[in-house]
Amino acid sequence: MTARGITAPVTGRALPAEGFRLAQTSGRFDVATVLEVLNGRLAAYQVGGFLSPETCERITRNFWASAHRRPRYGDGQDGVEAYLLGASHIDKSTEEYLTDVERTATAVTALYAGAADPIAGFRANLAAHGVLAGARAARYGGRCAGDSKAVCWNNAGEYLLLPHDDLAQLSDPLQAGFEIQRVRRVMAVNAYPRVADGCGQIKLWNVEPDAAARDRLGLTYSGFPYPPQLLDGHPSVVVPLRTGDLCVINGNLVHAVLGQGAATARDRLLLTCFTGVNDHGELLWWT
Ligand SMILES: O=C(O)CCC(=O)C(=O)O
Repeated sequence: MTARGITAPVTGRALPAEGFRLAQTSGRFDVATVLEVLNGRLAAYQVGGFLSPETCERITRNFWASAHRRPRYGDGQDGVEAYLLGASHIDKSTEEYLTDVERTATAVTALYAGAADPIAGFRANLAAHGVLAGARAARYGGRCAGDSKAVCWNNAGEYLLLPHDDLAQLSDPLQAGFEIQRVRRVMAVNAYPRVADGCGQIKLWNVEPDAAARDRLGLTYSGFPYPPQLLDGHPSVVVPLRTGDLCVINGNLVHAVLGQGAATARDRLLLTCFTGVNDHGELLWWT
């Protein structure tokens, strides 16, 4: 029995076995492989050494030196689930989110002072290949979504971030009319200026939860958290992340960030944005 008394496994669509895998290259990214993830045909793609050691060092230093880094309170060490720089749309009205984006924009720019912005660089490079109808921040009422955010998870235990999907949260009624609600697939664009050895790997399960599973678990508008024991029957894959990696992941699949046991992973830093394609073939991004 789970805390909610639900024992039924998480149900949903699975990728064919040949698609449920991790592709890996190093240096520059392969556009065709990114598109496989974006279109939901591949689970994840890891690019080693995407960030230079200097970029990693500089962004990590900027993050910890920033006066704009904020705790996000929750089930973490000392009641802090994560330290964040930048805006997150989760659990907010669109107006509140966009106000946060505007409030944090200067701090996000400063995060990349003296270094290249790997998330913006990735998007620009992808768009330059002409395979999409364009690429831009998602909009609402003439205002733009955030470019990226930086996150350091602060949970101890088996998971730094419990199993979840990135799609359900787009349907939050608080965000009615925000154009991210028309996106059907999410690709998370993640870059890692710092990953402590053996900590903070991403685990993906081969299931894109259906509405019934979310409904049973009361996760219709959040997709978070799926009880790990209800995922046991699904194949899984772990991404062996290292400092300097880029990793794009199929965010419709359930995924989690693994912890190391007792210690928290303050020695891990994520730069991220969500992306998806709209009805006009444009790549939208948000945070
Ligand atoms: O920290 C990570 O590597 C991924 C985080 C994630 O899955 C999320 O923020 O939705």
